[in-house]
Amino acid sequence: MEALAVFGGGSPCVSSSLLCSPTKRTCCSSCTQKPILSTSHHQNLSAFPSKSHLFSYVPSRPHAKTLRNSTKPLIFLPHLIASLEQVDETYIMVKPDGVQRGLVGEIISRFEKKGFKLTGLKLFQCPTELAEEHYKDLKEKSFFPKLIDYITSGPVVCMAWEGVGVVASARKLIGSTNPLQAEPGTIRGDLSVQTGRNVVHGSDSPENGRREIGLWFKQGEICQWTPAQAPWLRE
Ligand code: DAT
Ligand code: MG
Repeated sequence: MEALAVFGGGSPCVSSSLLCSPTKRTCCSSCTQKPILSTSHHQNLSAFPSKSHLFSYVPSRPHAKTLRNSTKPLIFLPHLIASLEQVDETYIMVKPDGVQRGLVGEIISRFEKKGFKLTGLKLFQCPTELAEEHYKDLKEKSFFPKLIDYITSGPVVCMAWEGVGVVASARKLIGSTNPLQAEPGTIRGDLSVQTGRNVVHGSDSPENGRREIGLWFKQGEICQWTPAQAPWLRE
């Protein structure tokens, strides 16, 4: 069963399969995934009364007479969706500024209170090579050296969290990359003021969640357990 959730946070990142047309019967020629919007289950979710929020309309060009009477083209907004049924895992990290400022408990509690499951937790001094591997996609950015210095400047708190929709939801809880653009109520929006000191990291896709947990945790450091509150969180 598939359903929909809203992505948030800084730079939305989704798997290429989500970029495929929702109107196609199959996701794309190179994958076998079922069409994301072809299921009807989410129509019954009151939080998602219609799919319209997942599309934007492109206004017809006034001079293109031939197009005027045709249906307005829809642009699918793939960064707005995530599976509500698949259990994902995400890597969350309190960065050195969060640890130094005594925000560890506050940040952990945001995810705990939301109802996600903590499966890994440790205080850790990150070596340079690991920081570089973690942020390898940003290697060409001018701020990369400063970013590596910052992440290795003191202990971080590494966390693995599990849950349905946890990757997308954690990005929403964390807020935009630039804390001044992050909404009040988000971790960055409430607790920080500068991109270079934005207190927390969260994986930007389920694939990266798995990759990052594999990078930061050794075998045996992830704990599988059933929270007592599980039946009170999901029917
Ligand atoms: P996010 O952490 O929201 O996923 P990102 O992956 O684009 O953002 O960047 C990783 C981190 O790099 C980000 O948390 C802070 C730092 N960073 C990003 N853009 C920056 C910039 N323009 N100047 C300085 N640091 C930046
Ligand atoms: Mg990122």
